[in-house]
Amino acid sequence: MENRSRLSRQDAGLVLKEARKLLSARVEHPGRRAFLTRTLTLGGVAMLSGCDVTNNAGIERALSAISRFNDEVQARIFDPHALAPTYPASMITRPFPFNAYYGITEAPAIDESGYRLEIGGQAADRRPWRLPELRALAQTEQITRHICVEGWSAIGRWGGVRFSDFLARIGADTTARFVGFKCSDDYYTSIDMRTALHPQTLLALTYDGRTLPREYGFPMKLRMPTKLGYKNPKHIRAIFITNTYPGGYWEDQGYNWFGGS
Ligand SMILES: Nc1nc2c(c(=O)[nH]1)N[C@H]1C(S)=C(S)[C@@H](COP(=O)(O)O)O[C@H]1N2
Ligand SMILES: [Mo]
Repeated sequence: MENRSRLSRQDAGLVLKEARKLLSARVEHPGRRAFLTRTLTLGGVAMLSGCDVTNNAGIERALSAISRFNDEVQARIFDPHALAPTYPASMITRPFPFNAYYGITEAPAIDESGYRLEIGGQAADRRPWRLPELRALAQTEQITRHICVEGWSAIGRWGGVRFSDFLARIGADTTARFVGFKCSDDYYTSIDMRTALHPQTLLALTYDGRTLPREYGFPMKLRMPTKLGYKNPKHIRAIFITNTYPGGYWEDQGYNWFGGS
């Protein structure tokens, strides 16, 4: 019996749509946005990935190969010195939207007195941190746009410790490839070291001038205006430096890992 499923017209359309989405990488230029887009045919997808795209498993493999290719493209065009746009306070989105893989009432309530930020992996000083110690470090603030892949964006104001300062403080091995994050819900994600060291990457402790509220990630989130919303972990409980690919909650379900915005 012929068991090999043929690719339906609908599936083919889906592959092409995903491929275009995954292959479109955006770069920020001062004052304007440039879009690097490429169009692929189904044959191109098959060629690029070396995968048999005549069945669902093959399509899955092709899409993840394209996503990995896209990670490389994004890493190559990422400019560690280019700054994401900042905005005046009058443009802050009010109320700022909440998002998580659960509803707002389920956002974890973390007790400040018992809280310790754990440090792991390739760092010289892996002592845990209490919140007052983090607040005692030099603080900075920024008003930037958060872009969610679900189709919304919003401008918000975050304050906290420049992440590159924090990495220096813990003696992180900045030649390592990844920084991983574990959160107090079941969320986790990881970023490339160059984005970790970007001047606008912030270990955010405040939102709009007050302590980071529960729904926006108390006690802290990593705020990166150069990355999409799902790359910005809230309720961080552990940070680790590693050369072993740590993946992420959505990334392990097929979202692109680099996740640049
Ligand atoms: N811990 C944790 N962090 C998370 C998420 C989550 O579900 N849990 N969702 C991500 C997604 S998809 C988005 S868009 C932003 C939403 O952040 P906000 O609630 O501050 O708007 O958080 C990101 N970080
Ligand atoms: Mo998101």
